[in-house]
Amino acid sequence: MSRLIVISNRVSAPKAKSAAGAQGGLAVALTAALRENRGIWFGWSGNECEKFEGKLDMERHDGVTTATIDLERQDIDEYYNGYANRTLWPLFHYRIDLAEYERTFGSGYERVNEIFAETVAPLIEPDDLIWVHDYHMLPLGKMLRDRGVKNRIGFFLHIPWPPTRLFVSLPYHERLVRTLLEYDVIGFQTNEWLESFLHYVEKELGGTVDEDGWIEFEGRRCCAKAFPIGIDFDEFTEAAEGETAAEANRQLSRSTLGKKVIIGVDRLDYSKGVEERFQGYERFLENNPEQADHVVLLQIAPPSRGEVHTYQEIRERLETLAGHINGAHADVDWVPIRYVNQGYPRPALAGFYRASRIALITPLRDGMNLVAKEYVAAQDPEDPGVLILSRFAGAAQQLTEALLINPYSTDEISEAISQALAMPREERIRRWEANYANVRDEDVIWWRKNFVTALKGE
Ligand code: ADQ
Repeated sequence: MSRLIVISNRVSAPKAKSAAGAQGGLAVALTAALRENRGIWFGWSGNECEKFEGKLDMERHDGVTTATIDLERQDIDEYYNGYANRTLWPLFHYRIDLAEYERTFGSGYERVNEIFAETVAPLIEPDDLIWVHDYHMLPLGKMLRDRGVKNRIGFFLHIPWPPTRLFVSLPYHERLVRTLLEYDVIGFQTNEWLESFLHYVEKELGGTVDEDGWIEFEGRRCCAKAFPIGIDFDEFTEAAEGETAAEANRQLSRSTLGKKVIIGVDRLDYSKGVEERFQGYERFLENNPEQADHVVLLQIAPPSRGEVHTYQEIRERLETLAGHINGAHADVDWVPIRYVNQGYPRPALAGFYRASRIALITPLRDGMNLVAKEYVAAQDPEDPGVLILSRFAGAAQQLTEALLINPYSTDEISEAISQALAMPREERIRRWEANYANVRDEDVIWWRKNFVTALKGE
């Protein structure tokens, strides 16, 4: 059986099954695949070193080998904080107004990808399958090919692919996509991002694409397809049934004194539409004063990417906005928004989800959004809550029985909250059952198997 080599920016060391709840869904799924295939997970350790001299840290945890390297300060600034998070992330989320095109970012990105390629190439054996993840590593496949790696190599993009007319604002866009075409399989979260990519390949590069997603370009063939990612359903539902979840559920229900909880859970990021969400919620409070003190919005949003200035700004703006809404609407015994700047382990999140009548998940653009799927998985089948979901989240393609809204419209958010609060139990159950079947059947294991099957060329 061939080994699997997973390559991603960060590596999450596997934990024992009993501690799996502490790991991300992706980590859990990849760990299972790596364990089955005697695999190696390679990437950046997240640590900084004075001078990188090729040192590779190999460790074996619970049946999986991790191989990590440290990066120099300049590499972290230019590759990770720079090109990945200040150029590609905003551009791929359609925010060309925030995208920064600095020459040093681009060269740092290429340099670090060369370092990754140089360090991982000697670990690769002839039959290994190689699976590269996300926007940090777009050119890695080509750099491995340059080093003579002939294995099958796949790439999966966790975030959207932007429309051609936005993507062409990226200097050297053509060079970047040419490197992608060196992979055997290129995976996207949804058909929408896939179509944008294929449109670019045909219109800008003159490649040909057949109806099964096979691309032909300059004598090479590769396959591009949508593989929507799911959650680790079994692990998550098990966590949702556990004592931590029950305690979190009780804690939230007790402290909200019978009010209907509306929950938002996000990494603090401008793509998640939290500001627009707050404004939509305020519109609801203004339009429905008689209902106002029957609800409370719990927004959980731990800061992310603190070294990038835009993220400090959004944090400040949100704090100001939450303060303004609370100041304008609060009463002595009620505050409309509880804004919490910290992360919680997933079992606790599962309890909060179950205690919430509504999830308000309103990204302006999101590759998938697994929080939406986690909310569905955590509900009480007898009395499920209502998912209000942005139509611009990848998850909207699968969770079609959510209340789908335009996150830019405060009125639509406000009306969806009213509709969700008034929704009869039968309708809540009917909508939830359809969404639940999708979350259960198209879980992360399903996703991983589909991708690996395509990668094997089967
Ligand atoms: P993210 O942008 O990080 O991921 P998302 O898919 O919503 O977004 O969340 C990933 C995980 O982080 C979930 O398991 C969730 O529980 C956890 N998480 C998010 N906010 C949290 C919080 N406040 N506290 C604790 N945990 C939190 C990127 C892409 C997504 C894509 C994923 C996976 O941006 O579009 O769905 O990768 O491919």
